[in-house]
Amino acid sequence: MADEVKVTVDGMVCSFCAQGIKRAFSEVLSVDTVDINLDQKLVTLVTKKDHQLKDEEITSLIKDSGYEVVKIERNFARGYPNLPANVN
Ligand SMILES: [Cu+2]
Repeated sequence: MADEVKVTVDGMVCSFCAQGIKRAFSEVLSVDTVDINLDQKLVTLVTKKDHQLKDEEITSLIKDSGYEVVKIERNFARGYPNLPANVN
């Protein structure tokens, strides 16, 4: 199953920030999709099936991009939101 990780990021204020972060996470092997909500300063990551993403990986990637992690929330093995659990 895929994991869903919601990361609140401080300092992400415009679409340029969002694109940079999206690109950085897109290059991570275990990441399937990256969605950014600028209003909520939220980065939603979904891992590939049976892949995991450690908090430390997320934090260092965000820091290397020049931002700060405020909060990391996880939905383990929930699959994709809004889809049946057996869809991957
Ligand atoms: Cu910006």
